[in-house]
Amino acid sequence: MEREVLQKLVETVREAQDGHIEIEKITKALAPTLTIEQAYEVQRELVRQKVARGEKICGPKMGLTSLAKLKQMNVTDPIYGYIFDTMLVQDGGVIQMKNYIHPKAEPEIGFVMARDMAGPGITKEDILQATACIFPAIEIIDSRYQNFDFTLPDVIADNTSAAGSAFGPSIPLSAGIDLARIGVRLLINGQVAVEGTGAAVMGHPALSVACLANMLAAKGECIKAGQPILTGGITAAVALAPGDVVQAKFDAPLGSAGFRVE
Ligand code: OOG
Ligand code: MG
Repeated sequence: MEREVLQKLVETVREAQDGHIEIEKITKALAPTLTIEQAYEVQRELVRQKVARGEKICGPKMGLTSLAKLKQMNVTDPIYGYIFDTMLVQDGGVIQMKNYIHPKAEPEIGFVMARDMAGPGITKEDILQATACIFPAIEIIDSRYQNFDFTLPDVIADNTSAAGSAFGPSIPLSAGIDLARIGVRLLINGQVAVEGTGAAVMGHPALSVACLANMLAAKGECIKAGQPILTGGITAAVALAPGDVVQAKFDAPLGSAGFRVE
């Protein structure tokens, strides 16, 4: 991709992200032939610019790892992006609707690795052996595109709609925990909005982490020890409104994470 085109795409997405303004998807008029590979180039430059202005990467995230999400977004493949320190929402804290466009919440299982994981060839077993801890999470996604209407290249360029993350307390991944069987209910104002189990994420969320390590390897990157990693929404995402009290309640011993919308 030409440098000028790349910069124009990055600027378009960055301004929408910074200003919480929705835009037409970039594949509509700006870059109709944008490939997935090129979209990751846009994402990489966007991430570089955010880091250059002082934002810190917390960790990588997977997206579109469950059938519920693939169907809801009408796309076919998992993708990855990055969570920044500026996106963190305190567990039990408050978010302001004005800092988002049309935010949605999705329950996710988080991982922290005890050592760097560099693909290719990383397996689910490699991940399970090297997991330092796991944590309950809610990701707030806020596609910068009108009506959450995008193609895979669009959403990759938009850093996978990442806009907020609330992490609950971490626990060790002890031998007795089967993450495929752990259930979660996303409660909005005490009512179950959506529910699912860990298996919804690629059969087992550890496989999502393995997939991430292998996708990053293709770009010369790896998962770093100690980074929080999100494995992808277990359920479809739920639109938020002011006044909502949002809680993801996982089966024991994973616990819960939540926040309120103002
Ligand atoms: C893309 C982000 C997907 C997930 O967990 O599946 C994602 C979107 O749905 O806007 O973060
Ligand atoms: Mg997500």
